[in-house]
Amino acid sequence: MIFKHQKMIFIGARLIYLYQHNTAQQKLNHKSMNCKKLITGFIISILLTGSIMAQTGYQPAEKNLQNREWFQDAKFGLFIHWGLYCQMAGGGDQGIAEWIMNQKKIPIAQYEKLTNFFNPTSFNPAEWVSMVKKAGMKYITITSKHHEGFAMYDSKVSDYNVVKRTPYGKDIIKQLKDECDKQGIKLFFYYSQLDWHHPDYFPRGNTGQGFTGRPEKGDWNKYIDYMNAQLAELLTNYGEVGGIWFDGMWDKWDAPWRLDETYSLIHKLQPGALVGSNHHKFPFPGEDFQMYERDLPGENSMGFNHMGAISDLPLEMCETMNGSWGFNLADNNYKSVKQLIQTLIKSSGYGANFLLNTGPMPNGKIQPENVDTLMAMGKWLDKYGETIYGTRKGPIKPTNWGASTQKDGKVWLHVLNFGEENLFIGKLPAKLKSARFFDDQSTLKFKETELGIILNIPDSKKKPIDTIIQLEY
Ligand code: JFZ
Repeated sequence: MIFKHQKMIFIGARLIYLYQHNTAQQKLNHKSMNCKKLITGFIISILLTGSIMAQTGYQPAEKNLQNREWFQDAKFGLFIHWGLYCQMAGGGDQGIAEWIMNQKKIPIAQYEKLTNFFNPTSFNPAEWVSMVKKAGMKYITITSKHHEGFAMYDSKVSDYNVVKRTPYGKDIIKQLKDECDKQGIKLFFYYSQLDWHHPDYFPRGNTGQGFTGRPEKGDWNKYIDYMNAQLAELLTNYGEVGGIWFDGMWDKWDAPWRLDETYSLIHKLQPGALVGSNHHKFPFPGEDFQMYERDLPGENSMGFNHMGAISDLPLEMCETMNGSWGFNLADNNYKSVKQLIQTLIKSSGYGANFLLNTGPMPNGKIQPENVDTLMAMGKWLDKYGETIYGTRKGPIKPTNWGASTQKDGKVWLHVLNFGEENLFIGKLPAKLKSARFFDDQSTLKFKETELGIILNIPDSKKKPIDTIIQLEY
């Protein structure tokens, strides 16, 4: 199965970092004190920056700091994985459909034929962006180039792009950006540092080996020049962007990525743009947010977010709606609306954004199942968004029964799972004055004990997704 293969590759990449992993895990097991976390982060960044210098001495611009606040307020975004791979639709496997070139070992010469059929005539950016707004999302992160190496925009440095090589012939990124500007949605670009198509991505990494038909030679520095040139295009030809979402360094940890140059270039061209990277490590200097793939910060349930150490940067967690990022025809294993809303709430409880993914179909439409889910989430947010948007993590850490958020002196408990009528929530930073149900503002009974507070939540007040309680102290 595709997913299994992918996991094995990552395991390989991970072994190289076992030392850092262990250091982080040990420290994490006793993450009682914030300062300990800081020290961990510091040590780890020193360990890592031994080989990866990133942007040393980076001082974020004022605009960048403002955007970080905006980002943390935004809370909810749409991740879009769209590329040539959507036409293969996962090939009938329950796997990660955007990896099909690597999984089925399709040589470049054959894979490139997909450009001849890419013609998403039903792509309607106004429809996409309206859907995003109705879903209550504040930004979009779209793949400008995934591992397959194909650019979804008009790149001058490579004709392996949607404008030059497909019957469709129009710049997807440009159309989407114009519409985002119109409707007040920020656009981020995912960019894969890993490339299965470029000949100069050599020596090869853990993936894209053996089958692509590229000559067994190449000039790595030329590849980095090319990548930086593509990034410069993205940052100069499309107006102000939200930021760059990197992915793929894990394919080749030992490579001279010249991150310093890349990050400096981005921050020079657009000081406000937020840089993040899906390297699953503690953030490197020059990065503006920290991300978690399919995981809540620090939980490491996927087994690959081993650098669970949480930085002081804004956080983001991304997740799929079924099991795939790219459009997968066979995968009907959709997460429920309840599950996804609860994940959004839990992310908020960690102070993290939730970036929820969809893989558009070859015709340019979003899968109807995904649209339905997003509309239902938007409905919930219409009612309860006040307790999510603009909040920061609350006084009670997310736990089995729920999470907490706060804003402007207001504190909300989100009760997601119930045991008994009486819910023990632990200690609060100050003496509790009142507790009310958000829905009808009726008060609830509570008891203050030595160990903390017990709330009394009658069955009649319990909601199926989230019972919100406003605390005053
Ligand atoms: C990466 C991509 O490979 C995938 O196609 C998708 O774009 C996702 C958002 O990001 O997936 C990863 C990257 C790194 C690890 C695991 C999955 N890792 O380091 O274990």
